[in-house]
Amino acid sequence: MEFSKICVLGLGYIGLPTASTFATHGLRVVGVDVNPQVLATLRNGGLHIQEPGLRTVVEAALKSGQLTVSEKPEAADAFIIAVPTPFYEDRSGEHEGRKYRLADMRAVASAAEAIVPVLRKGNLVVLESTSPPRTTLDLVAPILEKSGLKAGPDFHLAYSPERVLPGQILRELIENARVIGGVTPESAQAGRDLYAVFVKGQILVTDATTAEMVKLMENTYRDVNIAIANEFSRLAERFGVDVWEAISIANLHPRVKILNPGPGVGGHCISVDPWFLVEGAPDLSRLIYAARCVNDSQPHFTLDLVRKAAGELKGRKIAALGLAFKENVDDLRESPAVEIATLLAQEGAVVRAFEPFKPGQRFEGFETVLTLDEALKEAEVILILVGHTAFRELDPQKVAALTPARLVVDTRNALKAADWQAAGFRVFRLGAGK
Ligand code: SAJ
Repeated sequence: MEFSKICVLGLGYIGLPTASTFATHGLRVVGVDVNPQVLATLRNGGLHIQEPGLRTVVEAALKSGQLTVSEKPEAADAFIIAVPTPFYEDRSGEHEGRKYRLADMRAVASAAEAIVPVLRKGNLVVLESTSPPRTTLDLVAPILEKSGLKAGPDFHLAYSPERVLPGQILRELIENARVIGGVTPESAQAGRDLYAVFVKGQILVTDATTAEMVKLMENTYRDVNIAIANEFSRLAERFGVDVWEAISIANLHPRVKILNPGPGVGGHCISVDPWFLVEGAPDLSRLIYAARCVNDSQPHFTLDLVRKAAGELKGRKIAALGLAFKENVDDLRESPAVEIATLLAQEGAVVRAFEPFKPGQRFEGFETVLTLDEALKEAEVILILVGHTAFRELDPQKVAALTPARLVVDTRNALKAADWQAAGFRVFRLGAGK
């Protein structure tokens, strides 16, 4: 199938890079978003998200005229749905006393509804949003069929998950292998033709539900593996073992690759997607559920660690370094760092947080400051919550001159403890057992 014009619905972390990359590879792209602020920012040459290299691609796409933005889709050869699939904050499911989260699919449903009036025979529609198994068949197809056209014979419908790593989106978008699952083999083939416009990695075709499951399995696999690392950190604390040393030795085994413990699992993918499997079959997903519970409670374990290191928290001045969900990104969604800063403040600590990738962001309960110096100047405890390169590269001698604090709690094993000790700091690392 040949494509000259496409619509990308949702201009977030995935939709905007995808739309821009198609545009810089010769397609005419209409980027659609329901948020007028996002459209206004893009029209004024701004960007509402930060991602390395994104500005250059978006500017090139807009300048060439190949990318335009709009509040609603228009007739095109293909439509890509890349809208958020969060979970409900106020609703949950329950199975044998285990409460689980429920996916909020309203954005996917309304994106599909928006396509109905402009859908034509022979079009391709691709869902990219991470979704519970069977969403393409059971939710998206029936909505699109309100057009009077049938998925398969009349228009192509496929699911293709995004698997790019925040921080490396633009490179991975092109280089990663990609899976396309069609409601028919012809739909999968049409999807393959579309992504072949820029994807250099392997493109695998399968059916839609397999493609949905692949995405959920990948992120769940990672979540469960981080959970075991986090549980090891708790056991190491109990047994007086340095988990980082133990992991580095265990990982010398050719078939062992333990991930890094940390303050918890955040972001909009790994901490969310396993719930989509639990929701689909709560009776069959006990391990996945247990892993979610370990990772979700890791901020509380971290709070206990800070208490163990610093003693009474009430009134203690804590410089919390980093609020992003992981290193070198500006994304604060589901961030364990934000949760820990909030928990500390609830315990009466005086938290001053500094996030170099989003310095202006405000939170209820704790203060954020615009510079590292401000965070440090009156601190008693320095708490490393994110392993940003800027923090890893801090010179402890220089930090010692900026702050009265002589205690560092490192939840990411980001600092060279010996250098900080040499500069007069007491260093507590998560999972280090001593
Ligand atoms: N984390 C740890 N220890 C680790 C690795 C990560 O505590 O050893 C934490 C991070 O600090 C972060 C969270 O887990 O809070 C998730 O970070 P991540 O780097 O593992 O993953 P994401 O959410 O940035 O991106 C994942 C990726 N999926 C996999 O690696 C299987 C990415 O390829 C997906 O495209 C993305 O989810 C997505 O969009 O689904």
